[in-house]
Amino acid sequence: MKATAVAHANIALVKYWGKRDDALHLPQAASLAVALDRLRTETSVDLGGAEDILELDGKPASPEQVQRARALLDAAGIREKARIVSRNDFPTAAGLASSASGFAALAVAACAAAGKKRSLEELSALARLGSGSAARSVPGGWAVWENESARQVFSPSHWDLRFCVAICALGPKATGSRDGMRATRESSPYHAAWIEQCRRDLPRALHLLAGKNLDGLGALAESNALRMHADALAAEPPLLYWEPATVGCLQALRSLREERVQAWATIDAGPHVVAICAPETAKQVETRLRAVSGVLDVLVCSPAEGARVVS
Ligand code: 2P0
Repeated sequence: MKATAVAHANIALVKYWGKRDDALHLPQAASLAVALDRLRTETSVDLGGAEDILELDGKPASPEQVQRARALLDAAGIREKARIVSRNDFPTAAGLASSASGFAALAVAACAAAGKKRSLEELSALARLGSGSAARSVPGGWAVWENESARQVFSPSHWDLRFCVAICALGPKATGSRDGMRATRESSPYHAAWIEQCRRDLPRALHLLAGKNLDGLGALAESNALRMHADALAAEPPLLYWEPATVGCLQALRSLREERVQAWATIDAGPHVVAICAPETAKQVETRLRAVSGVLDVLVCSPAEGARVVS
């Protein structure tokens, strides 16, 4: 009645920002993301205790977090109480998203602990009930998510790219993704245009990914991310996720491109900048990002596989 699973966080190049169903976490538009090896969560589930217990990075979780985990177990048909211990290998204090890897690892570990055989598709749909983006961490590699579950469209080995994650602030962000995307959908006058843009971006991104066109895919990802932030900035009240270091990183990458070092930015609902580049230039990109005022650390990541049972 015990199992441990590992999953990786993912970074979207065509972003998910807006739900068509708030309760079921179904997106308004399809997204494309890649799992990142150094953003790893390990979760063990032990069934059969007296009450649900959830420990995150050595500390007891909030009642709301316990409730979210329980909802996932209920959806999996697991009635037994669970002791869940989850550990992130990356600095969550910096506000790096851990819900995607966390819920993906939880779905896989819980079903394994309960002896429930589930397809990858079913596990992805289950993880989605915890957090939308978690659907993409289950198949791993390059994954597209549109409806109930996400599917891998290219394996992690399809293309040896690097993703340099520049940590631009400490502490959790002011508005979480769930509230932020709802507020944006309800109040941004640009939201319909943003969703239309994502629908245009996805087929182009898949074509550029298939052809391993770094210039094309990098430019598309950067403009998709900036448009998501333009949409969020247009919400009422406005959602500004950036810090000065965020802008510093965008400018540093632009300077690098002027020097013919190809690197592009993407930014989630937070201040951190993820630079997309080739392995040969990753050291140079990392060094340049570290020199930006306010950047606390840079984690250089590669594409990773999906969620799996480890014991
Ligand atoms: C993404 N984000 O595509 C986008 C870009 C943040 C910015 O998916 O409410 O934590 O749990 O479905 O999955 C973060 O949103 O939101 C996210 P819920 P989630 O990666």
